[in-house]
Amino acid sequence: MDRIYITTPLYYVNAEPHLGHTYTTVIADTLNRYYRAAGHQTFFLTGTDEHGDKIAQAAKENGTEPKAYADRISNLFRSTWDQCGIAYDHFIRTTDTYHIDFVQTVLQQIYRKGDIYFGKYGGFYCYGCERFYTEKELLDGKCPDHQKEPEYISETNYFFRMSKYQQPLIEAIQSKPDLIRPERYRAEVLAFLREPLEDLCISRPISRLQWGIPLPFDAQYVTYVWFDALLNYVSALEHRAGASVAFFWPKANHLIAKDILKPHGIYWPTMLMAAGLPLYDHLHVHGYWVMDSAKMSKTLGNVIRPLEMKARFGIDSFRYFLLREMAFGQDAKFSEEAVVTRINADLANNLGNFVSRALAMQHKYFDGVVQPLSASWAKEDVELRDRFTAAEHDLKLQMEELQFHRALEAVWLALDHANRYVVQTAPFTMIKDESKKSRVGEVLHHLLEVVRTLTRVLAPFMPDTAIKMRNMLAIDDDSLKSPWGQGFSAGHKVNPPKALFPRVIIPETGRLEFTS
Ligand code: ME8
Repeated sequence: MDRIYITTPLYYVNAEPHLGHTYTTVIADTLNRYYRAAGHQTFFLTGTDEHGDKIAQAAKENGTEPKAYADRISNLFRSTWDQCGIAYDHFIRTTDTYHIDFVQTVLQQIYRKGDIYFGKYGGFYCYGCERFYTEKELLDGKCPDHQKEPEYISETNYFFRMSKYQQPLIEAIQSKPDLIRPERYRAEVLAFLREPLEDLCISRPISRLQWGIPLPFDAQYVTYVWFDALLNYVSALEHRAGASVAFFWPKANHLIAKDILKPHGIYWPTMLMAAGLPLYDHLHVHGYWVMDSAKMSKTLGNVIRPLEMKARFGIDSFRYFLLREMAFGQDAKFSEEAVVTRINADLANNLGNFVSRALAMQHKYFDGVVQPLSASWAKEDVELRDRFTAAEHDLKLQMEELQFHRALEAVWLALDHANRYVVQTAPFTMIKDESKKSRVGEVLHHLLEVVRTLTRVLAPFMPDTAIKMRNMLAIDDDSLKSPWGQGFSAGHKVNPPKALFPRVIIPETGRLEFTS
C-alpha cells in the first residue's frame, strides 16, 4: 500500500494567519487530496507552535497569560483552516500534553546517551527568530530577517552535540539527492555544512523564560522552542495511533518556506539521528510571497488575510491563484491585480465559460440527455482524448516535483485545445442541419468528457468547484474515474449549467466588485 505523510510548519501563535501560512497549508491540502485520490493512504498534519520568548512577549503585550493567548490564536488558525476547507487529519498544538511528554522522553533519551551536555555560551540572540546568530550571519550587524540588532546574551545552558552528526548528515544528503528539494536549497544546506557545525543551545534558564517545556533533567531550564517544536512531526503520529510512526514516518514530506531551512535541514535531521529515528523522506522548500519586494510577514505588518481573500474572491479562486502563480521554490509577487487577472482570464473566461457552454448546448439541443458515441471516432475526437490523457500524465509528473503551477498549466493547455475543438467542430452551426444531429451529439459527448476529466484532475486544487461540476454532470465519484467515452451511461441526463466563477471587475475607485 502506497502511503504519504504530509506536514506544514507549526505556525507561531504570535499573530494571526496570513497569506504565507495559507500558501503552505493550501499546497499541503492539495497534495494530500491528490495522493488520496490516487489511492494512497495519507496523513496530513498542521498545527501551532506555542512556546518560547516570542509568544511570551506577544502575550505580555496583549496583557494576557501565555496559555490563554496561545489558546485564542491557535483557535484562530484552526478555524481559519476549517473555514477554508483545509482537510487536515490532525491539528497539533505544542502545548498538548502528549507532545510535552514526548519531548521530555526524547530529551531524556538523548541526555542519557551523552549527546546533551551543560556549558557556557555567549552569542547574538534575535528574539524574532528565537535563535543565536554568528557574527558572519548578521547583515550590517542586524538580523537579516527582522532587520533588528540582536542582543548579546551570555549564560550557562544545555547543548545538543549537533557537531557529532555533521558528517553523517552530509553523507545522508549526498546519498539521497532528493532529500531536500528543490536542488538550490539542498545546495544551500550542503554549503552551510562545509563550515564546522556548532553544537546547538537547547535550553533557556527559567530566570529569563518560563514559557517552555521543562527539561526533564534540570528544572531550572525550559526547552529551546525549536527543539520542542520540530518533534511535533513524530509526537503527533505517535499520539494518533501507535502504529502510525512505523507506517507513516518513513514517508514524511515536510513543506516549509526557505525562512526555516536551517532548523529543518540541519537541526531536525541531526535530532532524528540522535533519537535513533530514520530521516524524513523529503523536505520541500518554497520561496516567499512578497509585496512591494518585501517578504510578507507579521513583523513587517504587510499581511493579506485568508478569510478576507475568501470573502472577496471565493476560496477556490484564491487557491487557484496561489497554486498557479508561484513557481515552487521561487519567490512570487502578490497583488490584487494579479489575483483578478488570473480569476478573469483562467477561471471566468476560460474554464467557467467552457463548462457552461458545454452544458448549455447539451440542454438546448438534446434536453440534457447525453447522446451515444459511434464505434469509430473522428480524428479530432481521438486527438482531443489523447490531449487530455497526455495532460493528466504531465500533471502527475509535475505533482511529483511539486510544480503545481506547471501541473495547472498542463491542464489549461489541454483546455485551450478543447476550445479549438469547439471552434473547429462548430456544433452550434452543425445543429442547423438535421442530418448532422447525431454528429453534434457525439461532439457534445466529447465536450462532456472534457468537463468530466477536468472535474477529476482539478478536484485536489479546487475541491468545491469540482463538487459543483460533478453535480452539474449528475454523476458520482466512481463515474469520474471511468476512461474517456465510458463516463456516462446510455440516456444519462446532465443538469443545466450554473455559473462557476463570477468575473471580477475593478472600477475606477480601485475597489473590487463582482459580476456574474
Ligand atoms: O517559523 N511566503 O512559524 P511561522 C511564503 N513556528 N510562506 C510564508 C511566508 C511568506 N511571506 N510567511 C510565512 C515558524 N510563511 C515556526 C515553525 S515548524 C516545527 C516551526 C509560511 O509562523 C512558510 O511555510 O513563522 C514559513 O516557513 C512558515 O509560514 C513560517 O511560519
